[in-house]
Amino acid sequence: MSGLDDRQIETFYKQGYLVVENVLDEKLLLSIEAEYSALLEREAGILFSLGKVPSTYANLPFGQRYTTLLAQAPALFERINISLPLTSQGMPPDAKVHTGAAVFAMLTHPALLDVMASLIGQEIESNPVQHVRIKPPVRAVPESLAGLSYVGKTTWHQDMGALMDEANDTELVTAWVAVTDATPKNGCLCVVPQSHSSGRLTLHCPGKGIAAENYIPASLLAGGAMRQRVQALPVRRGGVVLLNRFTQHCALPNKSDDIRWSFDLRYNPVGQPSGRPAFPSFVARSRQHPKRVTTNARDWTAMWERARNSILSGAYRGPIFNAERWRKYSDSPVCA
Ligand SMILES: O=C(O)CCC(=O)C(=O)O
Repeated sequence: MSGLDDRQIETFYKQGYLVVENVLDEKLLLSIEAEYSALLEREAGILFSLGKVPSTYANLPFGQRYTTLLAQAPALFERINISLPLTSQGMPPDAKVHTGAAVFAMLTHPALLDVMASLIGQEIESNPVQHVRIKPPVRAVPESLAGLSYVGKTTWHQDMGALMDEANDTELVTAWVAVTDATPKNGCLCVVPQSHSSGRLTLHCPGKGIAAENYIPASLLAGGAMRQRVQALPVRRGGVVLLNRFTQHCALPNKSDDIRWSFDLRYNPVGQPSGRPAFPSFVARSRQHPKRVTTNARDWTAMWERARNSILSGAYRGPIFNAERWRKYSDSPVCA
C-alpha cells in the first residue's frame, strides 16, 4: 500500500478516525513479538534474582507468562514501555524505556509513514507520546492496576488532554497499531464519531488515584449524546486505527482469555511542539532535510538515554507531565 486514498482521507477528516487494515506486515510483527519475548525473558530473570517472583515461568507462552509475572510484580508494565514513566514526583532511578530495533522499525515503517504523509505531509516527526499496552484478561488484572490504561480499560479522553499547553496547535495524529486482533470482547478502541469537530474540551477530570489517567466525564461526552453514537473499532493484527487529536475515545476492558496487545504511536509535522518536552521527538521522514532523519535504533536509544539522564541528574528542570492541568476540576460536580 502507499498511503491513503481520497475516500479514506475524507473519512478521516469527516469522522475524526479511520481504520486501516494490513498496514504492518507479518515479518515486522513477528520481529516485535520476538523482541518482546527476549525482553520478558530478561525482566523475568531480574525479578527472580530480586526475589520478587518465585519462578521465571519460562515454560509459559508469552501472554500467560506476562500475565502471571505482572500479577506478582506490577511495576513490570512500566519496564516494557516505549516511553519513560509519566511522573510528577520525580523519575524513579531505575526507570527504563524499551527502544528495541523492531519497535524502531515499526515507528519508521514506510507503509505507516505513507499513511501519515497522506494526513500531515512528508515532513514527519515521531512524537514521544507513545506506549505499548499489553492487556491481560481483566479477571487476571490485580486490583491495584485495574485503573491503569496500560493494563485495564481506558477511560474516555481526547489525546490532546494528555499534552502540555505548548502543543495546543500541534497537528497530532495518533496511530494505534494492533499486534493482536482487537475486538469488542478483548478491548478494542471505541470512538464518538465526529466528536473531533467540537475541538478541544476545556475540561478533563483528573484521574482518580493516578493523575495522568485523566478522563472525560460521561455527562460531557460529545454533548451527552454518547449512547447512540459510540462506535467500536475492531481491527485485525497489523491494522492501524488513526485518530484526530480531538476525537473522544476509550478502550473496552479485555474480557477474553488472552492478552490484547497494541502500540499507540503519534506523529506531527516536523518542528511542532510535542507536548512532552522532556522526552525526545525525532524526524522520521523528511523530503526537505533528509539528513535530519533518524535512521537507526541506536541513535534513537541514545536520545532516550540522554533524556533519562538529564531528568535524573536534574539538568532538565521543566515538568514531565502537567498533573495540575486538570486537578483544578477535582471538586467539580461533573467529576464526582
Ligand atoms: O489502547 C488503549 O487502551 C488506549 C489507547 C488510547 O486511548 C490512545 O492511544 O490514546
